[in-house]
Amino acid sequence: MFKKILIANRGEIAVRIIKACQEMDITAVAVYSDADRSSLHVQTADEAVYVGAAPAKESYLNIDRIIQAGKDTGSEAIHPGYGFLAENAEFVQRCEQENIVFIGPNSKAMKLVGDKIRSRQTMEKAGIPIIPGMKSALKDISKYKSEAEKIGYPVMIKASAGGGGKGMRIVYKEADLKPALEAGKREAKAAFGNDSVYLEKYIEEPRHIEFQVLADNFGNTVHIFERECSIQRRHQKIVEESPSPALETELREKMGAIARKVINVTGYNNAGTVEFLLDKDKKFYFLEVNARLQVEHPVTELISGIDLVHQQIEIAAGQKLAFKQKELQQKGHAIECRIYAEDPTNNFLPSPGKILFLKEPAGPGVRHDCGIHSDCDVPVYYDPILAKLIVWAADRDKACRRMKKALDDYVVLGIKTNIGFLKDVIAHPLFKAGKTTTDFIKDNLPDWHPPEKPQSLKELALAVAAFNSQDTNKQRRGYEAEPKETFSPWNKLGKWSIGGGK
Ligand code: MV4
Repeated sequence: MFKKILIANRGEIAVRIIKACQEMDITAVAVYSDADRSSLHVQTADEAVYVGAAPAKESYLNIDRIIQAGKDTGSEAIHPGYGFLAENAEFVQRCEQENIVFIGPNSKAMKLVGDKIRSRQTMEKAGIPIIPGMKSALKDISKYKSEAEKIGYPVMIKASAGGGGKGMRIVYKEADLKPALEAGKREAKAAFGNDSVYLEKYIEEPRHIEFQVLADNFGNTVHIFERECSIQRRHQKIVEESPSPALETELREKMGAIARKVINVTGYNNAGTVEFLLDKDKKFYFLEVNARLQVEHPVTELISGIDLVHQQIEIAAGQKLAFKQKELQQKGHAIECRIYAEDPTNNFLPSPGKILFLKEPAGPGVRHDCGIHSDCDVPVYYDPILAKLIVWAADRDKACRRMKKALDDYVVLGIKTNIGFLKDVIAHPLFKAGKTTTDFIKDNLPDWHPPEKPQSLKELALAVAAFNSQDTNKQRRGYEAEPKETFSPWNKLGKWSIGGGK
């Protein structure tokens, strides 16, 4: 087993991975930029190396600096987390050349799954269901007209190098095809430096269902069931859960078997995710492979009892999978809410700044994967995810109730967050019924605004005074207890917040 691992990331995922290393008696090395000198991941790690200026390109995306930090600290392996260099095949190749183990797939498999057109071809050959459409990109825009006719409208334009919704366009009729292709190509060029696009049949109101897979370096693979990730806005997931309310045992087994096959035919190893779209008739189609540990991995951990980061490290160290598919079981129900520093009153734009106070929810079945602390700064430079709140309970209804309570108990003061929005997603009757599709937010909570006006200072002062005089303990005890400490309203923060909360 490794003695030392460098974690090439920041925020909640770096903290998550550092803790796994420490549990395994592995020294965890953090890296940090100018903006993260006092961040939680740096405080949590055993060692920390400065890697550059605040902009990600100069620090967390700087391959030379990260590799050098690995060498300088004698790290035997690098865990990339998600984002930054996690799916950068060039970085994986550099690690391979420098004899540092990359905790993730080999560079060849990563390249293959990163190319949508090539992976569509690979899947079709292997008999894996793909969305009807083109299997190669064409040079001449005029040739796409007949392709669209063959597929049948509506069609979707996708970037060959794509992912994440960039360059994607829905086209309902022929007259719109050419301008949409031109716009899609421009966007793909800007995002990926490659303007190659292709057409697929547009699947209406699908569910996004993904399967967690593990593959060791000896050809053994398992899937660890699915995650339902349909609740998202502008291609950013917000709420994820496992199991999916849409799958029965038979369909789950079919999709799981296909997910393992996808891993086999791509020569993939370590942890990965196979994404599917599920249409209204419950037909499923392969979408893409995510070659990384995902943000939403905790829901899988809670229903399976498997620590995915431990598994990743063991696989990377050359160990064989210690369990077989038939030994795996789903137990209970898990839901994750992503906590973002964003302003719901301003089009959900990032809302960085200083966190004055944080109260983390806790209790049975409540997990909080967190990258922040009271009095820390949320920099403008990176993804605005602050933390993830994950709950487990015996069934979906109990998990929803547990999530509601945990969100009520969650307090972040100083910056704006999406917590109020999340409460309304969880409380929505269609969510409660498990009727979640990728259009859920757009159709049901399109112009969400905080339900209450921000309170005035006077109202706040009155609220504090009211809390003070209504001390339930005092009432129960029936006498005035001596105050042990100076009164602090923070001790009483429960279902309460400044502005925006309910
Ligand atoms: C689609 C689709 C409908 N039909 N492809 C969005 C991200 C990219 N990885 C694939 N995506 C989609 N591809 C066809 N042929 C709908 C989506 C889609 C989506 C997929 C997963 C999760 C959220 C989504 C939100 C909007 C659209």
